Amino acid sequence: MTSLPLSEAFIAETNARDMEALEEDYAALGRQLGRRGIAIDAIRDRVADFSVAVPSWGAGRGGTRFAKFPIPGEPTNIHEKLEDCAVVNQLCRITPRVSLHFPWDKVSDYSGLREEAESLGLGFDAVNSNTFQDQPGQPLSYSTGSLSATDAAIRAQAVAHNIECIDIGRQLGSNDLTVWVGDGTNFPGQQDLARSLDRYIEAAAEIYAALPDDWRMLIEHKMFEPAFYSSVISDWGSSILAAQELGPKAKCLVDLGHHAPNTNIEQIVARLHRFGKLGGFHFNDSKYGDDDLDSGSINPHQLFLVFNELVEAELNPRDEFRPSYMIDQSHNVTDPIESMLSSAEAITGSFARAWLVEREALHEAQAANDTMMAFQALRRAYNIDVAPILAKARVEAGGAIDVLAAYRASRWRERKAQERKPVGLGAGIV
Ligand SMILES: [Mn+2]
Repeated sequence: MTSLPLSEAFIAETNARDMEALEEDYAALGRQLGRRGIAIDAIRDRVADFSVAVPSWGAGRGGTRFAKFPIPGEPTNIHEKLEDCAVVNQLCRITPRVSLHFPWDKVSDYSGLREEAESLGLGFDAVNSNTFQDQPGQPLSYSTGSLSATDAAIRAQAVAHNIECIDIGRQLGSNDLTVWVGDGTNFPGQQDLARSLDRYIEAAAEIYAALPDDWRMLIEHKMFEPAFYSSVISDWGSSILAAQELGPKAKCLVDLGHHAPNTNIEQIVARLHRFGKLGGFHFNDSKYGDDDLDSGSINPHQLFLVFNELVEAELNPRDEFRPSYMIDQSHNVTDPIESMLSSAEAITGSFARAWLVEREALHEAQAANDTMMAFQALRRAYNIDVAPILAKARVEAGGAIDVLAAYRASRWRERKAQERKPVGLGAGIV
């Protein structure tokens, strides 16, 4: 039984006025692509098969280190967050899974939560552990580290928490555990740089040993913050070395914001895939650091180039190609639902453009060292407005042509502001 938050009739009604224009635009783009030998319906089908998970925490307003400004009608518990994620998926039809974070999303009945999600048309993606902050009642503090802590009892507590997350994930139907630790230092000399990595790998191996056969452990690296001098898993090098030491079920997860400015992330994608270690992505965008801005809002070209490598990876599989995609943003100044809708569109748009690259022409130009034509093969695809393809795929799946207009017309947030309890003034980032 499903209990979707928006009615199908409402979505169809909002689509009615835009349908004719969409058909015209889709047909015109189809003719344009046809001249290049590209079948628009094949691209639309790929888009229809594409999906990206949304994180439960993304449904609430994010914050910075300085403040958080809640909005009326914001979800305050996992049930309301699922409801908001269901609205996003109903409108855009490419976010059918939610990624939960523990202990933030703890409930007493996980099979009940799974049924609740199913009734909203949702499933669950990777489960995320949290050893970067202390929880009420927690015996030992992570203030000096978790999986890499010098104190064996703290490491054991962090390992036990991750194993508990696997157990919860099994009940939810997940099969990936994402592990990001904030472990690191603020002072030169504070920790031994080699031994702290030894401790991390040893503790991570205990988590790895608890993974079911069909599970993966996704290791997320981050250059800095909360540690500002050194982080234990600071970059893709540390990540892939740890993943290689742990075993085949350990993969690397690339969060676009977790690199130094101007890093060639698309090359990292190609490298990780080459060694069978590309596990997944956290999509966001940044201007200066780990800004967690909306995907494609600052550097849409980078997002396109990343997807171009992902298409190359899919066409040239190594060990496997099964990347897990998730939106990971902090929605500080927008309605989180609107940001997720807009970001899902930006991500899918980059995916579609990457499939519009005339791959044969690109490879021929590369082989002939024809630099300009190789670049133009990418540029031609990047310049195409893929909006009609995305809208067509959405409509055919029951979604909205104009996701933001439909969302606003639904007055969802205004209605929820009447029903939901107000959010307290929060501290900044959590
Ligand atoms: Mn992330």
